[in-house]
Amino acid sequence: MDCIFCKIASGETEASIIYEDEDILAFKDLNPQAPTHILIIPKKHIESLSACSQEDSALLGNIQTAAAKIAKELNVSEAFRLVTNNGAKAGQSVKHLHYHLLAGRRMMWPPG
Ligand code: DGP
Repeated sequence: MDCIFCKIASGETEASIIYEDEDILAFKDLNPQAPTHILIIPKKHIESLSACSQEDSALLGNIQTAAAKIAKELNVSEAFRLVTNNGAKAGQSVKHLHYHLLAGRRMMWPPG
């Protein structure tokens, strides 16, 4: 499988890693859309949130608590956005579940 985020998770491709545990990896986005822009991924390949099942519930919860921890470590706890683009029409370009942690500028609502 030719998945760029699997390659980052395995260490085959370099990334600026911010956080890692047994199941989760977080690294800087290559094309940042905010002063802080981190991607948080499960190490195991899951195509998108739609591809998750009940057995992924703990992993999904752990991603959120990891996001809060990362935000705290990066001193952006007060205001950040955590978002996943699910499907090409929603802006998903990499087919490996990932959450964008964005902070450091005013966020617009609704997102485009
Ligand atoms: P999305 O459009 O939601 O699928 O977001 C994919 C993000 O992944 C996009 O913001 C750019 C980032 N990205 C793509 N390829 C790489 C890469 O090789 N390294 C890193 N660090 N980020 C990448």
